[in-house]
Amino acid sequence: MGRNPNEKEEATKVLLANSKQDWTTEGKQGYKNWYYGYFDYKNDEDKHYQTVEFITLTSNYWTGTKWDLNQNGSPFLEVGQEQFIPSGPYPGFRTNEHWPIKRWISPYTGTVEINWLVHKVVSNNGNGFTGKLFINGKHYAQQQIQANDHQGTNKTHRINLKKGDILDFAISPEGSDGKRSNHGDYGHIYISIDALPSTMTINDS
Ligand SMILES: [Ca+2]
Ligand SMILES: [Ca+2]
Repeated sequence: MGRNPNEKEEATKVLLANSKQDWTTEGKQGYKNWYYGYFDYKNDEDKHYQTVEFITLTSNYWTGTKWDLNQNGSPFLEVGQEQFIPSGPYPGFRTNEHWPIKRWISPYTGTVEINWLVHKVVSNNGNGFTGKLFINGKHYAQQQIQANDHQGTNKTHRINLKKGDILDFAISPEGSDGKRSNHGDYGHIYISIDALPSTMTINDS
């Protein structure tokens, strides 16, 4: 068998997490190290997200296929397998602001590669939104999505993690015009996390 001479230059990746594949079909928090919740921005005093301000979505908000904070109207916050809705103010109708969050708690210590992609779906209405990655509550990266961006751009980060580190992928309704409104801003998010072990053990037994 021939070997690709470039093979050993790229670390072998081992999949740790994939937000779509790992999705809970039963609304189970903690399944495959994922938790689903939101941040109540409007009622937050300092307007800075901290890990303790993650509000876990309880089973009464589980519809059978996704979490929905209010099935009859505002707040419009939803967290699903791919889809999400950040709930933002809309003049004359509502003033609330809730950020959907997918939280992953690392079971792994070592170097990882994070790939994540956020984009709009359904309509070109609204002003877009902003995907934010917080690591242990520290703002690490973000991507702002235009109202008509149905593709998005994958972002990649290579970082060292410790077991128990908290990765929060949050969506703020903040759009490309700087306003925090939400009107037709529905999106999809995809997250995958791979371990990059520096050495691979070959089991030859
Ligand atoms: Ca805060
Ligand atoms: Ca928006």
